[in-house]
Amino acid sequence: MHKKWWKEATAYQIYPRSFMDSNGDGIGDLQGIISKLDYLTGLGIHVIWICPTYKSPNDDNGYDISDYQDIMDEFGTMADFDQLLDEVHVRGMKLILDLVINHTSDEHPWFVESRSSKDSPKRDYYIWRDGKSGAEPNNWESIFGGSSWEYDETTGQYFLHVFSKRQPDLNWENPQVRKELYSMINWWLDKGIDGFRVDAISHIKKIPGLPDLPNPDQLAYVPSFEGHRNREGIHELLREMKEETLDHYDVMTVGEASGVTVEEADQWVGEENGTFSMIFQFEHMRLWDKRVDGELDVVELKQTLTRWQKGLENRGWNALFIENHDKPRIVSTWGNDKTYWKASAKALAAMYFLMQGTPFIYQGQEIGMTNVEFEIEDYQDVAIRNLYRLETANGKSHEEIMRIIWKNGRDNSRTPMQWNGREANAGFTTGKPWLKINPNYTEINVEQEQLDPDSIYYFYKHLIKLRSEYEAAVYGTYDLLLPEHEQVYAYTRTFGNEKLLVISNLTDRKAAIELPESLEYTAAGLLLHNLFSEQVALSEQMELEPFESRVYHLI
Ligand code: TEU
Ligand code: CA
Repeated sequence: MHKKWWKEATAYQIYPRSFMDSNGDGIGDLQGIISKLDYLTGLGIHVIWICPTYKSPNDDNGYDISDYQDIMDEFGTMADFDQLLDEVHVRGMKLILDLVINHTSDEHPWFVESRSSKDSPKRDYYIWRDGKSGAEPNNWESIFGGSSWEYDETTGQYFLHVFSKRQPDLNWENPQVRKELYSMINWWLDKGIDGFRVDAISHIKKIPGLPDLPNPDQLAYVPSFEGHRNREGIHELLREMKEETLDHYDVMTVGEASGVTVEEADQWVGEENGTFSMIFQFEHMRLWDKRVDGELDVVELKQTLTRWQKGLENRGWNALFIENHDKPRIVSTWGNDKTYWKASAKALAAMYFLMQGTPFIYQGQEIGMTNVEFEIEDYQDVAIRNLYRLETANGKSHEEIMRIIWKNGRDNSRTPMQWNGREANAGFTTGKPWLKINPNYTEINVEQEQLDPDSIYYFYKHLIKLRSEYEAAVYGTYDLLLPEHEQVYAYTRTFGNEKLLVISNLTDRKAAIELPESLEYTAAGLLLHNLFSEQVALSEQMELEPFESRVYHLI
């Protein structure tokens, strides 16, 4: 296996709107990020991924881009961006941007021109079709709810949008579109950025003929992915993109590859054949989605993550994550944000962080930020608003819909970063925040976490340090222990003579374990423990406290 800087790195995801506001307009911005770079170096971060900061009308908070080569007014200017890039590099860190190329904004000049007439030279930049007997061209549901087709008066045709109707899908079959995208990508790479997280990339290839498809499971809020997710032929497009752009730079790329299975991973992230350095796969994140109530199925979690760990062994690389800006907060879902707030946040951290792959921390995860329960008018997310509108029309009660939003809504993870408990808006802004602050900021905030040596923040800091001290934590082979245990996630990482053992009880009950005899060791040093600071010896039989987690160095 080849050594690479991005394999040894720990990455931090910034949602710029909610990270830090520098000018009191209530919206996070580039200068705000610059002012917090020392916070990130303090934590030990190597790579920063910033969600889109390009020019955008903000239907989907920047994931609807109207100019790829300019900065959103609310975030600052290109000069601010250049300064940010410099300041990141001066601190020895790397910066990767969000590359959104499945779709643009409906305000992008390409789309404005495309929609103007059937003969427009840019008509085929997007996907236009006639209606079928006065209705949509097919029955595809959009990921944000409602039809994937929007009728356009000007020319009497429909255009395809897999996400919101203000995010028309680009037509990747058109070589001119691809050429334009490649030159934009190279423009950013030439500027000196260090790579991309590539948004919704598994959706770029649509099924030929765009036929009607069996309808999705409405109850589980699953749109019809059949027509456009991970379709045959996608790798020809990805390979071309790579050859025309990424191949010429030493960069880190993370494809957001929902729907991809580990069997196909070689084409996505194979050391020889893959397009990306790593991908975000979502098989483990979906585990609790189906159950609005009920706890995490630990056995299923182990099966899923182990499949990826073993599947990519010596072949490719994993991106490790348990939170992002599209998912609720982990401590409120798989963890327990009440009685076991601190312990469960740490146990989940140790569980995923020391696997093989590059770990990502989503802003606020490192201080244990939690979900919120707002009134419907206080939500901003286009997906939440669509859901409320559609489910109300379906006859669901207000209470029922709110329960779903509180559990699943994307704004759970988008509330502003909680910097301190002293100032009215958690130190995020001096103005009125664009999205309400989580009222628990008085207890949960960076300042508080940095005062407490036993905090979640310091636990993450230790985890990052461990990855730099033990090669096994980065390059070691992963082996699952106790596959059938219903509460405990335990695994080893082995690199030459170096062996680490990670044990996490992921439930709110005590757990008894018996380590397998095959695990030979003569002594063990406790490297990290989430409950006590004293040494707790490793023995074959142990009882773990609720959400107890230990990391040992086996000798
Ligand atoms: O999300 C993409 C997205 O929602 C799907 O690919 C998702 O992975 C799938 O539904 C399974 O959960 C990205 C961004 O992260 C999100 O914030 C944007 O709204 C979206 O693309 C559109 O750009
Ligand atoms: Ca601002």
